[in-house]
Amino acid sequence: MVHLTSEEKGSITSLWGKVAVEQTGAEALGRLLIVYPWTSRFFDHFGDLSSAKAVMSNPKVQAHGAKVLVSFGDAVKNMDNLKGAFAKLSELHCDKLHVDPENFRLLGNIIVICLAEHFGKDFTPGVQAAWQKLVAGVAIALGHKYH
Ligand code: HNI
Repeated sequence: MVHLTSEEKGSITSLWGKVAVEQTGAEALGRLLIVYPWTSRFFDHFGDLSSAKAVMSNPKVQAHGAKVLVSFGDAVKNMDNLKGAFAKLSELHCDKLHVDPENFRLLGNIIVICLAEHFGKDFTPGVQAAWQKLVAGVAIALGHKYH
């Protein structure tokens, strides 16, 4: 499991307070689908995903991306118990959705890229290190119930 220092926890919480969660979630999911096009197989019921423009303006992608990052917010509130916080979602993604857990790592990295773009020089290497640990921890937690 990942270990976050208290300084890293502090920088995660303070940055999260400034994140436009729904907008950043929409951005991150859209980028996931464009950068790793095979991930769109999970969202074939979302309508037009035929081009980068179609993906980014697709209201279902936007709404789902918002939902995913709002849910990611539980990680910020439960940094010491990510496995507990994501146990139910891990079961759902495994048993019902059959999402390969590698995709959680891909999305985590894209979330970091979106934060870096949004916060610019405030997203220092130290802040990035804290976030990379958190997204890695969430990916582990979401993959935890797989069998
Ligand atoms: Ni994910 C549904 C949270 C990553 C594919 N996902 C959800 C829901 C939440 C959620 C919350 C809604 C659950 C419900 O209806 O009860 N997903 C998260 C989180 C992450 C994540 C916190 C990682 C940070 N999901 C991913 C990834 C994929 C993914 C990487 C695939 C590439 N998720 C799905 C699919 C659904 C889903 C597919 C169902 C969508 C639908 O509405 O049909």
